[in-house]
Amino acid sequence: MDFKSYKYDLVLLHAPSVYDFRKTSIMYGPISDVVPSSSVFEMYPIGFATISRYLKNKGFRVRILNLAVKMLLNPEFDPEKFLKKINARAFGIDLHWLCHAHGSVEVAKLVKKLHPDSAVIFGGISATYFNKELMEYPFIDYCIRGDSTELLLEQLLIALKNGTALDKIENLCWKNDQGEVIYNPFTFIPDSLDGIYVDYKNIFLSAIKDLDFSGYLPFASWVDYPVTALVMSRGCNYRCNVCGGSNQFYQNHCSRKKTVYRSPEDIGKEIKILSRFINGPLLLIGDVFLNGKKYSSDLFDEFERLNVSNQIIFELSAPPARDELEHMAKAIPSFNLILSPESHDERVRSLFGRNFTNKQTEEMIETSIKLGVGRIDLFFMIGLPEQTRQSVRDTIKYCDYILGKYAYSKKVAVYIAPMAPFLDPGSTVFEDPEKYGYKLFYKTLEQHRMALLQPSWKYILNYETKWMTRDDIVESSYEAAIELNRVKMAHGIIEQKKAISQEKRIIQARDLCRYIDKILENKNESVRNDLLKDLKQNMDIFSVSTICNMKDLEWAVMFFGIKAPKFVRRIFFFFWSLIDKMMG
Ligand code: B12
Repeated sequence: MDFKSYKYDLVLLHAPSVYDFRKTSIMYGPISDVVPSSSVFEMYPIGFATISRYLKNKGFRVRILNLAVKMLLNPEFDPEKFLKKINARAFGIDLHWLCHAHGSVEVAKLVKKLHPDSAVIFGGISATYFNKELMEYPFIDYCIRGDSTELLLEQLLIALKNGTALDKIENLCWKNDQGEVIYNPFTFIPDSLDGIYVDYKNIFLSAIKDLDFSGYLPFASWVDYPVTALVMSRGCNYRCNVCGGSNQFYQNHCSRKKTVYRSPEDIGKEIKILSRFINGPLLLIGDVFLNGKKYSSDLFDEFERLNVSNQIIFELSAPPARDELEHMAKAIPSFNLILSPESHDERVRSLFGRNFTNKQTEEMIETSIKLGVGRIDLFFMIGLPEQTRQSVRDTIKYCDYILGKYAYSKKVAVYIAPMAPFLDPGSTVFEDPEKYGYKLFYKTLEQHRMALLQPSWKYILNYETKWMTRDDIVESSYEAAIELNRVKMAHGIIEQKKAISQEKRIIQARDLCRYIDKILENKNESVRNDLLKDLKQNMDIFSVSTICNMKDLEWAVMFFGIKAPKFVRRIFFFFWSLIDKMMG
């Protein structure tokens, strides 16, 4: 039995990508330009919210602590001082995205130093993939594998409290008294997501109770742009070769044979609560059309019944049939679509793992415009099989064609970004790079941890291809960004003044990368380090919104995001920041 009293049973910690990003000089480049977070990747997994809600319902005291946001928003915030005051039986740290390889492990080391009696638990899909390496660290006690850990965490917390045996907790990696790592069978793969909810009201109340607003924020700019994710499924039906969340990944590394979906009624319940106090866009995680017609149809009926006014964003793996789009449009007044053709070249797209045609894409765009879509975002990628620099240029020409064709609607947006910082671990190509024309620079967790400390994103990239070297990928990314920016200006999507300043920014970012290359040629290490240190400020400036302006990606937040005018939110946020500073 454990007699020590703890304030929390579990504190869920989200680390920055690189622990001391505030001190290190790294030109992260455009690695996070097409997601709402910064290059610190401060967004915590949605699983933090489902875990917290599940455990709180069972009577556990759980706190979410987004260390990355706190460090980002307050330059004086001292993580060590802050963590020292947190009294918890267990600290759960996510290594969901591999880009947290450095930060998550460093935070674990720090937590163990400050709280040697508390348990340090890892989880997330990258932790699942790298579980063996993680368990070698003396400061990591447990790793829970798999994409569904709510119940397993409950069992572990009970065992920690009562000092009972751990050998029956499925998917758990732990250390026995001799320090040997025991890998319990990886057999818990639930085929239902019943009971998996995000309770945003509770998160908000917890922030007040813990007097910690920033620690609960999903990402730094959420107050201004409260886009909110909603879990619809876990797993994926698609077999995209470079994706570490593909069907093969879930089968081979998460033991999941079948994608699991939440019931439309459960999703409806969550949306109902959410839409009461958030007006921002809601992003559904998973493709609504992959679970058969009945599922999408039931979900749309649920939306219609609820009469939700929020913008709903659907991410599609392929263009859906016309009648499916019609049902979506009828049920949801503000529906938005995201589709990733990845390349204009259908062969490159099919080597990536998606087999739809440009004709189908264009038919989808036309139908959706007629049906009143809010916006259609098309995403293209650099770093694909058989893709050359010329092929990337041709993709931009295709973007030009698409924007011209649908200019009348003002509904279509196009983006291009490099596959960065990493080719996903566990993806088909990562497992057998040569077969697919790829070369991997880093394979292990430790190699990726060290890669994240490299001075520019060129050296952080863990791959190059037979068709594009790392240099090509970097140069091609900036070249494509310049061209696409011009195309958008020509179509009146970006006004001239903004486009000119954006182009200047892209060129400065590219030149900075080239200058870093030059610095690295210097044989003298201390001269090299000094020169890089001097670039810190510029590196930070040119690691955000270079390849595209992140603001352009935001779906318009109707009038105000959280149901309070912007100035009220700002005042609220200001006072919270003061409280945060006092507490930190
Ligand atoms: C939705 C999604 C997003 C959303 C994130 C929403 C959110 N807050 O979670 C958005 C669009 C913002 C996003 C962004 C990115 N993503 Co993403 N994303 C996905 C997607 C499509 C689904 C993920 C999912 O199903 N989650 C649900 C389940 C699996 O996770 P969960 O509920 O959050 O957590 C459960 C478990 O993972 C575990 N767990 C998680 N954390 C912890 C912690 C502890 C202590 C424990 C015990 C358990 C645990 O338990 C949870 C609950 O049971 C996957 C592809 C796929 N099909 O998997 C890619 C995927 C996860 N993303 C990926 C990547 C690379 C990124 C980016 C780095 C891309 C980029 N360069 O910008 C960014 C990172 C953003 C950041 N952190 O700031 C890769 C990750 C590969 C890897 N191993 O690193 C994936 C696999 C595929 C891909 N290439 O897109 N992503």
